[in-house]
Amino acid sequence: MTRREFLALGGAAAAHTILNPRIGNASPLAAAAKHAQPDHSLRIQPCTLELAHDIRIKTIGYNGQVPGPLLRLKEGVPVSIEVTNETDIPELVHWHGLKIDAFNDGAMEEGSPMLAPRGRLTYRFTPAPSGSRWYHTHTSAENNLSRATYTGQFGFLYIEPKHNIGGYDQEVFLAIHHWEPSLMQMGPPMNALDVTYKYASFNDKLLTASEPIRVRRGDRVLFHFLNASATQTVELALPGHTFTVIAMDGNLVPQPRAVDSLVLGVAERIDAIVEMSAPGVWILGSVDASERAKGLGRVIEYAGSAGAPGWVESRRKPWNYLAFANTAKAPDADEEIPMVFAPLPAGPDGMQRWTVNGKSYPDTPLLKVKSGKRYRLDFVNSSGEQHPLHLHRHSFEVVSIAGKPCSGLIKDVVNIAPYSSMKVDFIADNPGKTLFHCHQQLHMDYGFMQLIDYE
Ligand SMILES: [Cu+2]
Repeated sequence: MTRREFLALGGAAAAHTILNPRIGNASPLAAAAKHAQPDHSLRIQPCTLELAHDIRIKTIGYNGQVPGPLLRLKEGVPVSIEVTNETDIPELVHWHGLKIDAFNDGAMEEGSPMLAPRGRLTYRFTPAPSGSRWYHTHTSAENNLSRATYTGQFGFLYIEPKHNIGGYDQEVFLAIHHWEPSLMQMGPPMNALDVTYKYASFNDKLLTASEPIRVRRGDRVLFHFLNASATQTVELALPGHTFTVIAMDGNLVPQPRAVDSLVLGVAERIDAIVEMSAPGVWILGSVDASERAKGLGRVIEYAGSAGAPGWVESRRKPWNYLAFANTAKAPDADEEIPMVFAPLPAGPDGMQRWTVNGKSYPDTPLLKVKSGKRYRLDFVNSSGEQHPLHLHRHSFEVVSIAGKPCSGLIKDVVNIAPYSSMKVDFIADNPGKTLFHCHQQLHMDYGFMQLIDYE
């Protein structure tokens, strides 16, 4: 069943899923668990977001807030999270970047149950690995831009590391999102529709409406950035300061390094320390002036400083994961799987479809893997767009970028540049159906997905 067919079936099919004994209270253990208080509760519900004093938008969020509540979980300690769907459409929650079973993962292609409208479901899993994970809806939107990741259905899920990730004076969680999407006609060669936005924010506020982050000279501030945009890559800077990148997608990087700007593809996370060493009032924000004008920024205000926040253009090095990886070659893989990504011309509806090795989901063949083996995904992007490539329930190691070998950098999303190549390895160590897809909502909705399963 495709996502479209599922949505067409709507509530009846979803209600059936909820009553399926696989999920319900078939065992006495499950019946007892039903009455136990969940560790956390999320309600998927419509809410009105005040992006600024005079800018209110209607969206869907968790527990009436955007981002949803910060879930701080402990590595290796089982957790139960009850989710209630208070909307009129089938929903589900994906726990992004976790080594989790397919049932609880929250991807219907893997067989995770949908939550019917007004339905309720308790997800149970043991959080791992540690670091900055997140949770979000995993539905499709197609050309309905009031759905899926265009909404406020996202939140931080932080799995407390057993190790100390470095001293800091202040911890700040900032999720990037774009709001009020609309379809816009692109020019040649593709002549397809693309999404554009009116606003962009950190968390729930535009730059002009947010409270400053107040710091003192000498403070070390740990920023947890998450790109929760449906479709947009962002680049961030803080004039006069550098970011020391310590983790990507929640995993410690082998080569922590100070950089002038950070690039985050859709669904990527970066944990970075900023040493506050340049007193003043500054904008931490997008390097793109039009994005700052849409609201993507936050004021950093030093104690004793006042006035309008400053922005200074600076020269930046091109972003490259290689800077944070080891130069040594990774171990050989047991098998290489070539994957070529390309678009098809726009259809009569103006929407472009995407292919993996010439096929669009659900026609992409099922990839079979064997437990314990190391697989190398050999990506070739034959399109003029970047793609944030995500593998569910597994982490991967980046082993080559545009022909240059590397190792040690562990991620769950890699943003591949236009007309470029990259190789990533994963160990098949978490049996069950596993979804691979582009995290750009328009691309995943229009065919950019492939399912992996264990033999
Ligand atoms: Cu894509």
